[in-house]
Amino acid sequence: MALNKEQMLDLYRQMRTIREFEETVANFFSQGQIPGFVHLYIGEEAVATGVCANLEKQDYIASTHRGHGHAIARGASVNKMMAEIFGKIDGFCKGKGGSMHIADIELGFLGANGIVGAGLPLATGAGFALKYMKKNGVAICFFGDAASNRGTFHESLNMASIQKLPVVFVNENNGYGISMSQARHQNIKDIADRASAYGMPGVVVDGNDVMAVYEAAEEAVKRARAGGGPILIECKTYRHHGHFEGDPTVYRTDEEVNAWKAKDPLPRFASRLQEMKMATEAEIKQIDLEVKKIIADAVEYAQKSPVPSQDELLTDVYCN
Ligand SMILES: Cc1ncc(C[n+]2csc(CCOP(=O)(O)OP(=O)(O)O)c2C)c(N)n1
Ligand SMILES: [Mg+2]
Repeated sequence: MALNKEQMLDLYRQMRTIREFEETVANFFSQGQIPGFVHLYIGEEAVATGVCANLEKQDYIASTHRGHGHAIARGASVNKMMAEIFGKIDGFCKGKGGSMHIADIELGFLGANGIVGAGLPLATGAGFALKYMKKNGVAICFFGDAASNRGTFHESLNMASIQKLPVVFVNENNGYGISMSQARHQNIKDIADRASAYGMPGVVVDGNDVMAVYEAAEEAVKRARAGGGPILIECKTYRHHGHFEGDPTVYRTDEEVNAWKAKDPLPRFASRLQEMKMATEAEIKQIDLEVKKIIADAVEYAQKSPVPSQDELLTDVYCN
């Protein structure tokens, strides 16, 4: 279905919000104001944005260690996210979980995940529950290229396929698992080829083109919702920053990084909006300004929020 102007501008706003959030986190992390590890989504914004624009309230998504973009695209509060990342009491986990534990069950956001490939069975389980309870929903699983080497990937695709579950497997192929290039960790070019081993369709899309992602996800989500079963969408993309903030990135060349930055999903979509006469440069700048304010407010919210008190030390902690 062709998107109208408002929907197109929403895609841009969503990508800009993720970019501004991530650049802000990078900035505060470099100043030593953020504890723990952060893995940023800069460069990959079109994937989460294009996919999540197709979702409805009853749908679920399972995320990864690089999960801020997925959470924002699903509508999670940037205030609560920022507070969590700053380690503050008003965060999603009262500041005790950090970047890789952000979850919002109300939004069907099953959580970021520090365990590579662990979102795959979670999404498959959510797909099973949706089908069993006849909820007409879909479950989305975002996962990386390296995650596609895990057993959980193969088991989940097999299970989802044989049970005809409403699951859309969204592979974010950014070409690396930490410092190891895809060419060094698997003997195939297209991860989408693996779908055929499980009897489901596999498609490759330009993951830096938000419209291409949107359209592929639209078809996949419709098909899954109508009982057509799972599908694997491979989105070719790239992370501009290192694996984590502080990564010296000695394993890749400046030429490679610059070639991908030339395909940056944000300026690319901004130009396309102008070519299509969907937006003027002034309208785009206005969105950028509005987003800057939203993220600046999120930082203020996070900075004002207290750190958890000592009484919180043993609450929400589970062991047996
Ligand atoms: C089960 C497991 N093995 C190893 C790790 C360490 N680890 C963290 S991120 C990562 C690479 C993930 O690469 P990919 O799936 O391509 O996602 P990307 O970081 O590129 O988004 C690894 C191996 C882990 N967290 N969990
Ligand atoms: Mg990767």
